[in-house]
Amino acid sequence: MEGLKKDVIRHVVSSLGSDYASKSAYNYYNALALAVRDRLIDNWIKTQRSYYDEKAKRVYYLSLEYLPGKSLMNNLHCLGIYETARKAMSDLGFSLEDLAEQEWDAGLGNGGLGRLASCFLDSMATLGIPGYGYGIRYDYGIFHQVIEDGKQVEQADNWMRVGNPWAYERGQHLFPVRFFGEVKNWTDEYGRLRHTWTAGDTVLAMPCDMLVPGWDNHHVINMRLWSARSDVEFDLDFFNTGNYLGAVEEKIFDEKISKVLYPSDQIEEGRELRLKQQYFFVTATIQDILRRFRKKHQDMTELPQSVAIQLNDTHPAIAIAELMRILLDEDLLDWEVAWDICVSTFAYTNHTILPEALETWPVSLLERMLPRHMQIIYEINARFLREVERVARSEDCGQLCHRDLDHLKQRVSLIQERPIKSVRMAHLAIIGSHSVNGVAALHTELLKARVFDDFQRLYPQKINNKTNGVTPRRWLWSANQPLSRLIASHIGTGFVRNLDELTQLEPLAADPAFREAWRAAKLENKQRLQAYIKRKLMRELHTEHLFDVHIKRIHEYKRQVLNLLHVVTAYNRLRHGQAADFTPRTVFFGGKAAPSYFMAKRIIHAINAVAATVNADSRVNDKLQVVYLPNYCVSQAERVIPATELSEQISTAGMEASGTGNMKFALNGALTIGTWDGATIEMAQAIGPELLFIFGMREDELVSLRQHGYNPMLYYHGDEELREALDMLRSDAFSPGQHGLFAPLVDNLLHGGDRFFVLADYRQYLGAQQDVGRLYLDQEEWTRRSILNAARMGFFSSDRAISQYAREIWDVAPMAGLQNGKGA
Ligand code: GPK
Repeated sequence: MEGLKKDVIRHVVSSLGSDYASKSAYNYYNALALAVRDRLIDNWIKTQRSYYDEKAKRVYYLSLEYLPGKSLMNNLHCLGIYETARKAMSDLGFSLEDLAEQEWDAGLGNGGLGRLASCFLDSMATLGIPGYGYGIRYDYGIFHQVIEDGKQVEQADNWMRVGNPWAYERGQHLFPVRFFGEVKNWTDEYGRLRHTWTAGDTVLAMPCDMLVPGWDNHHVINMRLWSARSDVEFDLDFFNTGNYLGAVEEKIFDEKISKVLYPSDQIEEGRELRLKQQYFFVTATIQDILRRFRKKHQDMTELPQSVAIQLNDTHPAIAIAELMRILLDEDLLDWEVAWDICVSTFAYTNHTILPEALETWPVSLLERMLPRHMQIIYEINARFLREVERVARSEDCGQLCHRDLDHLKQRVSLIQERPIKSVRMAHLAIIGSHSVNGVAALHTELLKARVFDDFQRLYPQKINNKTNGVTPRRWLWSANQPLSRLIASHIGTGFVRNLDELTQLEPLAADPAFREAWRAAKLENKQRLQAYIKRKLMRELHTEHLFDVHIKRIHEYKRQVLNLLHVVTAYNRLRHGQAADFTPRTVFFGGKAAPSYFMAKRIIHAINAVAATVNADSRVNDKLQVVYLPNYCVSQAERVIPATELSEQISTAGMEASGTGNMKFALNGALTIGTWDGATIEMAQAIGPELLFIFGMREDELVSLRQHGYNPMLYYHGDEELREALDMLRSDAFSPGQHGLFAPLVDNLLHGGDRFFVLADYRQYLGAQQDVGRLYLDQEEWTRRSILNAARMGFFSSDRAISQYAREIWDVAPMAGLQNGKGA
């Protein structure tokens, strides 16, 4: 402890240039972070060196998004110095919790997809897998959300304004990134046609490394984030021609590439700068991968034995064309050889079946920005379509009937002609990869049967499932110390590394004393949340209420509106005195809406309007409260999830690819009210469906309802309570003076076809909520179920997910000496 204290003081003085006697929490947080980083860097160097020495096969995880959140607490826990740090900082006059609050969340992602990437890096580090995360170091991460007059207002997230003590910026290792220009054709000495791309613009990519430690194993992996730097400073021409200010403007223009994260989630924006971001990130990453590979290898055909590249959705899919370009134009390999290398190296993860999320890029834009890549994509497509034709005409063409060949070719082509001629990035990712995976069992089945059915017939081995998982380090141990300590006192700490060990809790569910202790941990977390809400929102929570929580991005398919209709109905029953047996509850909502997503923003407004009305109504507000948590983010999730008793996972069946919040809640002892969707299905199977509150129509039922003609008006007319709730929303009951404010929301349900079947599931949802309320009155039974939920969540560790990727897709093994945890 004395060592750490000394280091902290030294950093306050010599790294931060401050007086250690002036007790600034900001300085002491930064100094502590630097002292922790010092303890990581030696192991990072040793880890990286061991990969070279052992010629280990490396895994590269390519993702445009990461959501690490805050690093301090997690890193202290991984290093096993949390208690030491707590005492050291308390000696210096600080509470560790307060210091941790000084850190800004690294919010370099939108939601589940980015958080999954961060959980995966944590698991690779813990399992000892030679992994690297690659991404973009956005100057501005996901916007900061404030709620003003009930509406979302976006503010810039200037997360690095005060620097980032965790990152190493490596300004001396710059990689060139080229755009635009033209392609020249030439003939090589064997008479083969060759291509050289001479680019118009050049930008530089600077690596920033964030260290990702494993749990108690001395293994530290790297997350390398690229930041755009102009090369103008090196362009003497500008100065010679006297155009100094022009040079500066160009510099600013170049550095715009990594300026901001696009804040839309599962909605395609199709902006030119976004494509620039993708290629900028991809080319720098591929150059870095090949630089490392070439240190030990000359023969490019050995690449797939040494390198696995995982594409996190299609955002980095242009990597396939980029690797082809390098192999063809720089290494001068033949097409077939280059293509085999690519397919064997790449694998692709799909995260959604929503059609509006599937990426396409206009051919005209690609031709201009990346002319050589567009040529390569055309060639990939031509060869692929010939192959399709061959398979279709062959005897074992199965269901491929060659009468339909033209249609089949149109459907699978990399190029779509309408509405504008564009490249389908998912098709590029599928045919350029040896593995295509979905993120939960149902999702993968839907990929095979619906979205990519043609590809499933063409390549029956390619599509596979890897159900998502979450890291128990952050989402149980670090976020929920009261519960973790209780668990550890009964079964030891092995569960943090091997989450299956939680099954040892099962017999304890029958032990009244253990149940009481379990409830005490929950209450402690509820009180902690209460204090936080008081500080931030100046509101008093009732900790004896059932805490009912719906936090995730705002999206119509996630059906925050269904939850809201339940709240309005409960409000009406209480007002009308029809709810004598109502179980008091506080309903929490939280989540960001894409700034361009009109309906999602209106939903936020409606939730806040209903909240204001309900909370102000003294007839009901001792029994029902609604809280909107502004700026939902990773660190807020860490506070809210441990305090939650009811987890809302109520997406339209078939639409939530997996969900990962669902896992975090159950792991922390919340019971789930949910639809038969995503990974909630597998959770119900692992836990026992009777221990969750499952309701609503299933995916196949919705398909047939749709086919037979779904008429939301029938539900409206047939259900008095539903009608009352919708009529109130449409009138100005919650928006006095702003008549019609929420009409778009209601019209969407009644006259817009209710694409997400809110009305079809309303009555069943109410029934399930009634069951929840009733069960909550029986605290012993509720607690028993809560314990069993957590005890059966072992499968949903990201360690299990990553082990499956490693074995079944990447063909990599953990580093020797790390298999059993402790490393050298
Ligand atoms: C899926 F397609 C996308 C996307 O653009 N962003 C995103 O967060 C989510 N996702 C899914 O919606 C979740 O169901 C899933 O658990 C998560 O990705 C991780 O796979």
